[in-house]
Amino acid sequence: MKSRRIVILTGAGISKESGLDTFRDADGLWARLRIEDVATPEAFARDPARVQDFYNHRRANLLSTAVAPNAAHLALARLEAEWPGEVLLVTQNIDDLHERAGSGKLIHMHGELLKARCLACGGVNAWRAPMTDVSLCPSCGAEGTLRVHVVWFGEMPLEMDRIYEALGACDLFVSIGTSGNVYPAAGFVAEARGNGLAHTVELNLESSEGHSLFDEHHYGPATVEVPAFVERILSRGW
Ligand code: BJW
Repeated sequence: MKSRRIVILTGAGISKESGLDTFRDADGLWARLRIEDVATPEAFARDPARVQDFYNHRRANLLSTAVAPNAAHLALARLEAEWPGEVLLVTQNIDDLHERAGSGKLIHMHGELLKARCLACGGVNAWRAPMTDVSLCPSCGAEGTLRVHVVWFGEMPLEMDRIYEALGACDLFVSIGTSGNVYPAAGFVAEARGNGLAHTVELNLESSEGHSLFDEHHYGPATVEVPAFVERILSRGW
C-alpha cells in the first residue's frame, strides 16, 4: 500500500488563509477585475502597463511579511517527506508558498509570479522587483522585453507531458482548493480516474464544478482538512 503514487493538484484556495486572494469567490480577483483586461496575451499587447501593475501589486503582497505558508502547505511538504512512494505536487498557483513550506517535487503549471520571461531571448529569471517598460532582461540585456512568467488564458500551461504521465500512473489523486473552472487542470480528475487505478479525493471549502467525479469529499478550510487528510494517509493509507 505505502509505495503507491500520489498526485496532488492545488489551487488558490490553499493560499487563501495565507492572505492571498482567490479568483472566483465573492471577494476574489475576478469580482474586481476583468480577465480580458489583465490575464490574456491580448491584454498585455494592448496595455502592458496595466498588466504589469496588476502583477507588481500581487508580487509586492506575496513578498510582504504578512504572507507565509499555512498548515495546509506544511502538511503537503510533510507528505512528500514521509510518504515512501512518489508524490507529485501540481499547483495552479503562481505564489511560492509550497516551496517556502518545503515541497520540492512541484510543478507550477500556470507559472511563477517571482520569475520574469524575456520576449526577446526567452530567458526565464528570478524577479522580485516591480517590472516596467524599462526593466532589463538579466539574460540578454534587452530593455522593456520582460513579462511575468505566468500562463494567461489561451496560452499552453507548463510541463503538461510530465503531468499527464503522472496522472496516468497514479493511485491517488487529490484536488485541493480549486473551483474546477479552468482547463486543462479541471480535467485532471477524469484523467486520473481513466487510468483505472486512482482513488480521487476533493478537499475544498465547498463543492467544486467536477465534484461528482471524486470518490471522496471533505469540505472545510484547507488549514483544517489538509493536515487531517495527510495524517490519515500517512497512518492508514486510503
Ligand atoms: C478554499 C478556501 C480555503 C476558498 N480552504 N478551499 C471552453 C471549454 C473548455 C476550456 C476552454 C473553453 N474556452 C477556453 C478554454 C480554455 C481555458 C479555460 O479553461 N477557460 C475556462 C474559463 C472555460 N484555459 C486556458 O486557456 C488554459 N490554456 C489552455 O487550455 O491551453 C490549451 C491546452 C489544450 C490542451 C491541453 C493543454 C492545454 C490556460 C489557463 C490559464 C489560467 N490562468 C490563471 C491566471 C494566471 C495566473 C495568475 O494571474 O494568477 O490562473 S486564471 C486563474 O484561474 C489562475 C488560476 O490558477 C486558475 C484556477 O483558479 P483556482 O485556483 O481554481 O481558483 P478559484 O478562485 O477559481 O477557486 C478557489 C477555490 O478555493 C474555490 O472553490 C473556493 O471555494 C476554495 N476556497 N477558500 C479551501 N480557505
